[in-house]
Amino acid sequence: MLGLGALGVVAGKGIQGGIDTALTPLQQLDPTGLASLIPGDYFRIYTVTSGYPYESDADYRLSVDGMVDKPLNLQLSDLQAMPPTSMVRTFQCVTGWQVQNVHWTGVKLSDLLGEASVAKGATALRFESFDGLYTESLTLDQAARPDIIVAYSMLGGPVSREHGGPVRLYVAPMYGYKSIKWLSRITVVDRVEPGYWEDNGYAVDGWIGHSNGYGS
Ligand SMILES: Nc1nc2c(c(=O)[nH]1)N[C@H]1C(S)=C(S)[C@@H](COP(=O)(O)O)O[C@H]1N2
Ligand SMILES: [Mo]
Repeated sequence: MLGLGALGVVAGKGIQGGIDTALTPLQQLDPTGLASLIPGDYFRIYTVTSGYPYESDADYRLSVDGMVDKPLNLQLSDLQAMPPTSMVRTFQCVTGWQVQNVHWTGVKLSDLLGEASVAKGATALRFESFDGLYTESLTLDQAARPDIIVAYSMLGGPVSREHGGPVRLYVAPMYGYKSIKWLSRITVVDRVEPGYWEDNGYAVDGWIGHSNGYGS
């Protein structure tokens, strides 16, 4: 992975307009090697493990822990009982593909953090997936935005297993790699810990339209 990371950083130097024609680590996961070069309005399904992990709706749990006064351990039904937020937005992967008019519903991340009551001195969040490998991060300032949700519905139905169900993060203003699938844990921490792809050359602050997605 160290080699791939170096390649990602090198590839990033040549980017213009957010679309890269050099191979990046993410593109190397695409069996055709051409995902970002083919126009098309459909999702590519990504996983960094050998398959798609599974948790039933009944067994699913999301913990919110770390620097909080009131740690949470939530079931899917707990999330669904909270006030919902819905959005229709374009999903944009840093490798160039995008899907327009994607419907999302979930709970505002900021609402969950409010429930947990973030402690003084905390500045960031670490996200974990029940795939056991993928991680992500946000600052608490970013997490206060209303367009970042813990999503249980996507594309007009429950978030499917391939898309990271029962629950994934959806960070609308940032590239797709920030939207961690199979979300299992949110830990409030005192500094940003770069996530899985960020350790491999992608920007920690992956703003669509401001960042080209590469570098930090
Ligand atoms: N756990 C996990 N989350 C992930 C990924 C992954 O490989 N594993 N890939 C990320 C990337 S790079 C993108 S573009 C989106 C893709 O979402 P999709 O697989 O539902 O199309 O998921 C993001 N979240
Ligand atoms: Mo992506």
